[in-house]
This record gives sequence, structure tokens and C-alpha cells, in this order.
Amino acid sequence: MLKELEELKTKAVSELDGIDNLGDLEKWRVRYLGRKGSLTTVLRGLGTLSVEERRTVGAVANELKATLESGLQQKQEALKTQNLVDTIEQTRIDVTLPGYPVSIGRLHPTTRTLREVCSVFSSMGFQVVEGPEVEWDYYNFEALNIPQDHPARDMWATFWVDTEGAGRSRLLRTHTSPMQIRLMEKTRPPVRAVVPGKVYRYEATDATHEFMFYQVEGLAVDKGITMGDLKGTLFEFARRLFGAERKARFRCDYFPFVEPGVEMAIDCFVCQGAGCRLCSNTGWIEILGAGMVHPDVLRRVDYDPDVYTGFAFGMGVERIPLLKYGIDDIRLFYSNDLRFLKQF
Ligand code: FA5
Repeated sequence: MLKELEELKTKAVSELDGIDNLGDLEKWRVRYLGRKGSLTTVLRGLGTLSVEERRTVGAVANELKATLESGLQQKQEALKTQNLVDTIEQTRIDVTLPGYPVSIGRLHPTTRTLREVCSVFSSMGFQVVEGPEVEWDYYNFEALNIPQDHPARDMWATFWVDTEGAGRSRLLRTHTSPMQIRLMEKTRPPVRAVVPGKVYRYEATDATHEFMFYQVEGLAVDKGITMGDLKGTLFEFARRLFGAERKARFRCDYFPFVEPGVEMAIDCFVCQGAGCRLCSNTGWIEILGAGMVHPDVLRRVDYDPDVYTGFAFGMGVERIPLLKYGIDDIRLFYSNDLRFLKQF
């Protein structure tokens, strides 16, 4: 039996030496010191020996048990320390390496333009307000003198939210003009406000047309407002935004909710008015529609048109950076190409 214990010691100690991870160490513990382990079995068998033998073998076996337990504990501590060292080694950071450059964000050219436009009008005494993008047919069309089946509806190809069967009462607003009605419903004159926001049109895109773009609506209503106020305000706006050398032009246009109606255009910065792809060979780029608020629109919101008059305008925001920075295709704004966006 003593020989058997000697062999067990040699085997256990040599196996313990070769162990390099906590999983194998646990298996080793179970093998020798576990409930059914080799040494435990020897200890249980002591009862079958004579008193004399039991004394000698018992002493050796207990000594072996103490040796193995202390070996186990030392190995456990050594492996845990090693694990910690490995983790530190793996996660070590070389603080002397150069850092990653932090790329600094910037404003999208549309956002920048919206802010510039709003700040020009704020400095002229206009409030800045916002309105819903999903709009009722009533505000987008009906209240603006464009009833069902009116041919002017064709001017605004529409994304409907409700289906035809459900009555088609909701849509993605095709312009910011519905906010004229919402504003006047809520306030009494004098009104002076601009409304920046997204609008949607169900139409094919080209160098100057997107299906989603931004507009800024303007509205001023008070006693004695004239077409001269409209022209003065918009020409001053163009001078501040584009500089004194850019030419601006007013021409008659038709919008059912103004009378008379006009469009304002700026001379094309690419061809200086000679005609090119960007300006469709006209030499001018239209940036807004405008006019004097129609008396019927005023009546609809309980403003007396014999007392109050007003002007309104709606401008395409992307057309402004197109003109200012010499961009020749509006679709570049929303194609998410960083090479384009990083230039601003
Ligand atoms: C309107 O949307 C009227 N609500 C403007 C208005 C307001 C008139 C108040 C009178 C009084 P129009 O559809 O022309 O009008 O659009 C106004 C401007 O939006 C245009 O001058 C143009 O600059 C811009 N625009 C129109 N369609 C597009 C498009 N598909 N992509 C980019 N910009 C556009």
C-alpha cells in the first residue's frame, strides 16, 4: 500500500506541474482529491488494515493529502496571477501612439441656408414658426382657393396619405402655404411670420427639382400693406443674401391664393444670364412665388379684406445655395455623398 501511495504521489505531482489553466486544475482536483478521487479511495480503505498498518499507512496518506492540497492552492494562486498578467498584456495601450483624428461635423448646406434666410427675415421683424408636414387637404388646398377638381391642383403633384377610397383628406404638404391659414386662424393682425420646413411633390427629379425639398413661407398682414411692401421686402432680402451685384426679377404668375401673383427670379450665376443647363437656357433661376393675399383667403379666416391687406411668398430653399455656391444639380444635396457635403 505504501508503494501504491508513493506512485500516486509521483503521478499527481508531475501532472500538477504540467497544468497551465484553471479548468485542467479543477479536473486534477476531482481526480485525486474529489469524493471518488484516487487518494480519497485509499483513505477510505484504511479501515480494512490491521491497527499497526493503519497507523503507518494513515500517516503517509494524510501527509500526501496535505502535500496535494497545498500544491493545489499554490497552483491556483499562480494561475490566477498569470491570468491577470495576460489580461493586462492584452489590453495594454501604447499611450505614445498618435491618436485618431476627430472629424469635426458641420451644418448641412440646407440647414445653413435656412438659418441665414430666417435670420434675414427676423432682422426685418418677422417671427419664425413651424407647422405639420402631414397636412389636411383643407389647409393645403381648399382654404387656399383650390377646391376639389380645381385645375390648379395639377400645379402640385401630391403624395396622398389617405387612399382614394378613404376620402383622400390627408397628404404630405406640397408647399408651406397651408401655414398661412393656420397662422391667421390663431392670431389677429398684424401678422408677420416666416415658416421654414420640408415639402413633398410627386414629380420626376432633374437639376433643379427634387421630390422632397425645403421652402420658407412668408406672410405679412396689416392695415395698408401694398405690393410695394412685398417688392421692397423681397428685393432687400435678395440683396442681403446674394449681394448687390446679383439681379432680381419680378414677373406675373398665377397662384389661386394671391391676387395679383408674381414669381421672383435671380440671374443665373453660372452663365451670367446667357443661358445654360442649370437655368434651362433662360438666364434666370426662379426662387419664389409671391403675391397679395387673396380677399377670399382673408375672409375665410375672418379678416376683413376692406380693412386688412397682406402679402405672402414661398421660396425654394435649395435654389439659394445653388445660386450662392455655384452648385449645378439640386440632387447632390440629399444623395449623402460626403465628398460633396464636406465642401461646405
Ligand atoms: C408654391 O409652392 C407656392 N406655395 C408659393 C407661394 C406662396 C406663392 C405664397 C404665392 C404666395 P411653387 O410651386 O412655384 O409655389 O414653389 C415655390 C418655389 O419652390 C419655387 O419658386 C422653387 O424655388 C421651389 N420649388 C418648386 N418645386 C421644386 C422642386 N421640385 N424642387 C426644388 N425646389 C422647388
